[in-house]
Amino acid sequence: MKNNTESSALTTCPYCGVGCGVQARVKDNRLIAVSGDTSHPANQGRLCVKGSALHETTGTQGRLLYPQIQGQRASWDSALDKVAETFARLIDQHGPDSVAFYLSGQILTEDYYVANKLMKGFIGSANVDTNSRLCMSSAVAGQKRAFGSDTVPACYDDLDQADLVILVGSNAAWAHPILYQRLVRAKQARPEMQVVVLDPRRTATCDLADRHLALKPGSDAYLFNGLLSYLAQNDALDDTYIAQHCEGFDVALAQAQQQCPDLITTAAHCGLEPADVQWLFEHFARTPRSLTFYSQGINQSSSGTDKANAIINCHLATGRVGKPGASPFSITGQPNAMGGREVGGLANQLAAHMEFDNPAHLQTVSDFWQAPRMAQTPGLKAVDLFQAIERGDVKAVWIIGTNPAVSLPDSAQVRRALEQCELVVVSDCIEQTDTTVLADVLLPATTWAEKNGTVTNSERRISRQRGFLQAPGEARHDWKIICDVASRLGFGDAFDYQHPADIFAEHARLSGYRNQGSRDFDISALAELSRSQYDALAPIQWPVTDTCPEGTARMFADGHFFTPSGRARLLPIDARMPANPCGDGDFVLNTGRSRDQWHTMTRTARSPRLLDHCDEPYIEISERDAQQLRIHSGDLVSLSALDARYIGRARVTPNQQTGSLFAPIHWNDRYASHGAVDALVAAVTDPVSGQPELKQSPVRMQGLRPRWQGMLLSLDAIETPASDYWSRVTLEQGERYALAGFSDRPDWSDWVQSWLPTSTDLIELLDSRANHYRAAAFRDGRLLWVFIASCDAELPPPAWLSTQLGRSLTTKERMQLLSGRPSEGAPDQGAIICSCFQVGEKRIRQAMKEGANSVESLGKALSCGTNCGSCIPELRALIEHV
Ligand SMILES: Nc1nc2c(c(=O)[nH]1)N[C@H]1C(S)=C(S)[C@@H](COP(=O)(O)OP(=O)(O)OC[C@H]3O[C@@H](n4cnc5c(=O)[nH]c(N)nc54)[C@H](O)[C@@H]3O)O[C@H]1N2
Ligand SMILES: Nc1nc2c(c(=O)[nH]1)N[C@H]1C(S)=C(S)[C@@H](COP(=O)(O)OP(=O)(O)OC[C@H]3O[C@@H](n4cnc5c(=O)[nH]c(N)nc54)[C@H](O)[C@@H]3O)O[C@H]1N2
Ligand code: SF4
Ligand SMILES: [Mo]
Repeated sequence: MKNNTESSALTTCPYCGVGCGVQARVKDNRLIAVSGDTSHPANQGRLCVKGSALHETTGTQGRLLYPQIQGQRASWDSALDKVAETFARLIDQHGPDSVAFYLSGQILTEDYYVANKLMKGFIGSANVDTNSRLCMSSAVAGQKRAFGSDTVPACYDDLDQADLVILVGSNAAWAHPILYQRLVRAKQARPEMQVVVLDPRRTATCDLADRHLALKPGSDAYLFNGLLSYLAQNDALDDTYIAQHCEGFDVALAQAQQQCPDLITTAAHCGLEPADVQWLFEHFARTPRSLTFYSQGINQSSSGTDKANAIINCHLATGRVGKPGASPFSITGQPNAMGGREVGGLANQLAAHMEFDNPAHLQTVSDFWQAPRMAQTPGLKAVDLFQAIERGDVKAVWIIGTNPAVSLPDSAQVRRALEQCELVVVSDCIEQTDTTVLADVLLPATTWAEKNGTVTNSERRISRQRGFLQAPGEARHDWKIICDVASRLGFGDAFDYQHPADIFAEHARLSGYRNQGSRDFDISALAELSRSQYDALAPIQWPVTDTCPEGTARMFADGHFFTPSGRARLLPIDARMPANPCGDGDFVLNTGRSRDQWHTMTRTARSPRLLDHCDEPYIEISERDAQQLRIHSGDLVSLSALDARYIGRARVTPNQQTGSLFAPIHWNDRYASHGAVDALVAAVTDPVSGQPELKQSPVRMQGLRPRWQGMLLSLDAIETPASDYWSRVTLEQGERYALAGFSDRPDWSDWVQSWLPTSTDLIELLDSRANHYRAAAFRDGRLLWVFIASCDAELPPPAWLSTQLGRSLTTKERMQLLSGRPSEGAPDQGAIICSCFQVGEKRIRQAMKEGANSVESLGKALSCGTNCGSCIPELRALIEHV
């Protein structure tokens, strides 16, 4: 049959933990369009800007297509042999703890399950950790301490049903856009619903909020301790619930009262106005349907577990757990952060939510797997693991689906560790990342659109990711690669799966094995799915058992918990500030997400449209700090700490509090000379969870005065420019660099000709004082590259120039090209605000001058904000700040 007919497939978005259903339209083994799956309960047909651009990111360019050993192409057999033989030798000589896996909340449950089974049951070490350590581990530890299990009690419907929603350390408008938009609609329908944002900076999420409390960075636990005291003082506790379903209340309250006896003390700890604190506390006290939605502003802290418990304490003390519209709601970041926890992907967990410190659990897992060498004690957590690698205690590491050279704190240490590790194996779908360049063995993995399996979203909902494109080159599925290595290690029988459905069935059976209601994670009713039932599996929330075959929306409504006593625990919380305090002259560096990029950009930066929103590393700076250091928006600014430097463009903003800075986590050595922000972040961790403090790091800041700045657009991929600063974006055709030099300017003419693709067809313009230089090169009459540099003048906007690459130009057009602007028409749009319709800030401001004064009227005039809606908070901010 000819394969040129169009087909469609239902799958799940590979980005955030909302877990939206996606309908994919496929033709000729190409994804030609995506839309939201109207039948998926997580998104009901909607997609955010990243989801809507999925079809722009699946091309084969840049993909890792075949295995490599020491940078040389190798056969699968030799690469797998090399991995298995080295692992076997090291285990033999130095014991099982000399090897490790480092996994990711972005691989599928089936991939995760086999990796965990191999390491913990067959190799005999628990050295299998994951990037979820950087993301969810404090939330997990907090839930386990309080509920006796890692259970999220709430579901997305609660966003519609709550009367008070407190978003804590969450920029949902950018990080969980479809949930944010659901809240927007809920508030439109019921304007009396109150929304509060607790975040040191003003974010796009505050657009929705009735109040934004810009608390002191890191002070959240004081606020929730203060709330517990207030509830007790104001007769707002649920005494019956506490008496029947809780333990530890008295000690928890005594500790809270000691630290935060009253509103004034609490407000002082948090740097807030007492009236704002009072407003929040009063609302919480009188609103039974209160939902606390928390994310990385809580988890990524040296006291993140305590912060999670400070929040949960207030919900337990008011009996608001697992009831409609009333719960603590920890939001997961990655598409399968929850699934990873289900299979025991963290070094201190066993599969199916079982625990190392429970001998019966160890026995259960060991018996079920018929494990020859069951790990008996927890393994190394991410930060400790990479330190053990540097010390040489761990001698081989296999990294799957994550980019630790960028995303772990103290990234210079991580790179040192990988450089000297005896064997670094990396499975990735992209050839060049900051981690793959440090690998000894590279294994090409299939990725979204090619893989088949399940993921679990923030509301415990298991959904299918379905593959619909053929794998490019020699790429293989992660589960298959792991099973092939297992088989070479002599465990072929236990890893003889033919299809992800077989793995899922085993995982489901284990969840019910010797369970009988003793463990929260139970999907035993899915253990007998046939392959076609697995393929057709509709999204479903665990637990899924014979008694709840349709799944479970909320947990703990009956007040029964998984602790030995069946009661939930309140914990005494000794609130504390960030572990690394700022010295004189330091700023607190906060790090996080930008709207249109995903993590280390390996996929989202392939879409030029997604790069338009924000095309360079940046630093948000308060107006006062900027004034003091004479920094203006658009200046290059350097941050330094741990002997490392980050350079980005200043964004001077009233949204940032004095003394605090914000920088995005996305840039790395592939996209900028000094864009990897984790080089500045010390590896300080939470003592309970091991999660690093990624939100509050002391740094120095300095405005930079480049001697020259430049812009280079090239049709072909080129070598990294030899300039002090550079950053790169992908264009529809070719790439564009921003450049700057801090020492003497080069002889530009020599400089460009020394490293850019040579061309006999070169035009140049050098002004008399030699402060400006412009050049363009042609190949067969078509524009090959254009370079514009200046010591003191502003550079022209890049949008029009990008459209000229690859074109044949007339003499007149060649002259215009060197002016950087068209002679008429094609106005400069400014930064793109609406990625869906490519509407820039300048056009929006123009439409506002012409009378558009609301999001709706801008939408009518320019279409902006009318598709995915991700830009609406920014549109509103422009309207409010005219
Ligand atoms: N666009 C986009 N979306 C994503 C991702 C992405 O890469 N790009 N990644 C996904 C992943 S894996 C994750 S984990 C989630 C993360 O989702 P979020 O946690 O919502 O995102 P972040 O930007 O990391 O941080 C959230 C907020 O915490 C605030 N914060 C910092 N310090 C404090 C503090 O002391 N107290 C409080 N209350 N707040 C503080 C920051 O200012 C920031 O606005 O996003 C997911 N969604
Ligand atoms: N300072 C600071 N640091 C942070 C954070 C922060 O807020 N501040 N956030 C932290 C958090 S919450 C997270 S989740 C991490 C994220 O950080 P990472 O996990 O390091 O980031 P990604 O870019 O998502 O890395 C995923 C890698 O897997 C590859 N990949 C994609 N699909 C597949 C597949 O199917 N199989 C395989 N084998 N590979 C695949 C991608 O190409 C990419 O290289 O960053 C953490 N680091
Ligand atoms: S909200 Fe998250 S899951 Fe949904 S489309 Fe956007 S990135 Fe994908
Ligand atoms: Mo995350």
